[in-house]
Amino acid sequence: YKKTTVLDDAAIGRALTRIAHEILERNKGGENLLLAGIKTRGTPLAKRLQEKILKIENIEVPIGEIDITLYRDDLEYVRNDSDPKVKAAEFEISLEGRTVILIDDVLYTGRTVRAAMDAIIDQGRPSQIQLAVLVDRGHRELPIRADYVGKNIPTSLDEVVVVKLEESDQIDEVSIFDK
Ligand code: 3GP
Ligand code: 5GP
Ligand code: MG
Repeated sequence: YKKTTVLDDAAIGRALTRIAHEILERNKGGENLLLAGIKTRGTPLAKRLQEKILKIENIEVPIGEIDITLYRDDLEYVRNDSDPKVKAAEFEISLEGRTVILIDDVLYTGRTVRAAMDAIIDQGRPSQIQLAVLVDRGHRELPIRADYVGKNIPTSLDEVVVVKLEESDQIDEVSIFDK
């Protein structure tokens, strides 16, 4: 059952605006970037960051999509022993020498990000890989951290963070549920 809403539409919008500015500041502009969304909800987040960067700097940063097969596509989320696998990674341009910014909705164990980094490195040699997430819920199982975080939400293992986005869920909202 639902416990609390942690981010509403305005808060999500502000967090993404801040992250867009942070990305541009850290990378001294948007010239050499590629925004790589991790499916499914990383994809609309990448698109939104692209739009914000276009507004701020008038640069259209290319976007790509990485499809990682997770365990189960529902909230039950039974842990199993297999690591997430890369299904597809599509980039319209070469990654060679680029700064690739991985974008996901929730960062948890870090295993999805590790798989995504494998997919990227398989396709070329980016000059850097950075990570942006809307929510960091903690409980990392690998030495991975995000460079840009919308909100840190300390969770227990019995909770799930539900991310809803207009593009797929008709509302922008992040909330915490008890499993
Ligand atoms: P998303 O990437 O489109 O948001 O993991 C597959 C989907 O299940 C994800 O879709 C994610 O939102 C949702 N999900 C909700 N809670 C969990 C969870 O605790 N673990 C995982 N792996 N996914 C969860
Ligand atoms: P990780 O591989 O870091 O354990 O999990 C990251 C991926 O699993 C993200 O793509 C994210 O969608 C999903 N995920 C893990 N935990 C949660 C959660 O509590 N809520 C949501 N919405 N997604 C989660
Ligand atoms: Mg995700």
